[in-house]
Formats: sequence, C-alpha cells, structure tokens
Amino acid sequence: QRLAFMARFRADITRLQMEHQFAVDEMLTKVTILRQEFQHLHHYNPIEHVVSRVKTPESMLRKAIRKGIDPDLSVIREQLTDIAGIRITCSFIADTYRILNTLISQDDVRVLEIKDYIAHPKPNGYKSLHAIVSIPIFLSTGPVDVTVELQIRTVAMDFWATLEHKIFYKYDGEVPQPLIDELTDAAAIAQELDERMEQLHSQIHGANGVIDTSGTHLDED
Ligand code: 0O2
Repeated sequence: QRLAFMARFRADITRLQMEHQFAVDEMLTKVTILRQEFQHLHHYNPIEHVVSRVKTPESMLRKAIRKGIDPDLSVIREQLTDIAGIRITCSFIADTYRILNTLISQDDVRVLEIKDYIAHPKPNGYKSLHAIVSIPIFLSTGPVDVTVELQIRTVAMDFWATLEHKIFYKYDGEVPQPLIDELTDAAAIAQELDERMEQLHSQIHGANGVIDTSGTHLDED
C-alpha cells in the first residue's frame, strides 16, 4: 500500500513538474516573439539573455518543508509560486519595465503579484522586478492554469545578485558583516553604472531608449 502511494506521488509530482515546464515553454515563446519583433521594429534588442528552470521534485519538497507548506501536491501547486522560473536580463532599467509591462498586458497572462525591488531594493541591495503570473497551458484533458515566477533585471543587477547568491550559500546564510558591507557598497556601484549607461544610451537613442528608425540609425552590434 505504501509502495503504491509512493508510486502515485512520484507520478503526480512528475506531472506537476511537466505542467510547469510547458508553462515555461509558453512564456519563453512569448519572450522570443517580443525579442524578435523588437529587433525588427526598432533594430534594437532590449533583452541580453534569458534563463529558465523548473524545480526538481526534491527541490519542491525541500522548499515546501522550509516554508512550512503542507507537502500535499495540490497545496504545493497553489502555494509554491516559483516551481517555474524565468529570469530575463535586460540591458537597461527602462527595458526591464518595458518587458514586464508588455508581457503582463497579454490577454492570457494573469498577474498574481508584482514586487518591484528596483524601485524598492531589499536592505542588502538586491534589485530586480519580480512578477508571479498565471498562464494557461492546453493539455489533452483541457486547459490548466500554471504559475510562473518572472525575474527581470539589468546586467549589472544580475551580476550582483549572482555573486551575492553564491556568497550567501557559501556562508550558509551567515555572511560576515564586512562582506555584507562590501556587497551593499557594490550594489550602490552597480546602480550608478546602470544610471550612467542608461544616460549614455538615451543620448544616443533618444529619451525612450528606442532607435528612431525614421532617420539614420546606429546599428546595435
Ligand atoms: P533560489 O535559490 O534563487 O530559488 P520565496 O522564498 O520566493 O517564497 P520571497 O522571499 O518573498 O519568498 O520571494 P522574493 O523576495 O520574490 O524572492 C524570490 C527569489 O528572488 C529568490 O528565490 C531568489 O532567486 C531571488 N532573491 C530574492 N532576494 C534575493 C537576494 O537578496 N539576493 C539574491 N541573490 N536573490 C534574491 P529563492 O527561492 O530564495 O532562491
């Protein structure tokens, strides 16, 4: 009986994982379309790179336990909002908002929550736009709404967050104060870099950051 339960649980969690992978695939298609259309219309690509991942069953269960979520799969599906994650890295701050707004204004994308850590950075200096959205995927049994976490940030924010994440895990969350101070300082430098690059960009491409295609324009490459 226990073995039958385990087999069913494994089958169900694999299905949950698959559904989230389909949702990631749907969102990635949307991002690819935006990227190509933008390039075509404005001769400019606001997206530097995109990464995605779906949590493994082990990682889902670990996070559920850490967050005190009942390890029942229907509860995990509802309360673990980052089983499917997509991180979009943009060149400039204005692009992060532009990409987010374009994605969430699509009819089949339902916004569940937005956290603007760019306007309101975390105390450690972490900056990023986070959106929890729900999109339908169409299975043989009918449509299923699946939650996806979007993280959108600039290259400088991503550089900082990646290093901070490594340091956080290296010290198991107990990062020594001098390192925390260094990181906070580095976050301020990353912000300054973002602002200066954005200013340069608008000087070249106009205030809206998009190349004016009515006249001569600079090639992005
Ligand atoms: P991992 O290993 O990247 O998956 P949540 O833990 O998601 O339920 P929270 O903290 O309210 O709840 O969500 P939030 O603030 O939106 O953060 C979600 C994710 O953003 C994190 O996932 C990280 O990926 C990233 N993040 C948030 N804060 C920081 C930070 O200070 N530094 C870095 N480097 N990344 C951050 P996980 O599951 O915590 O981690």
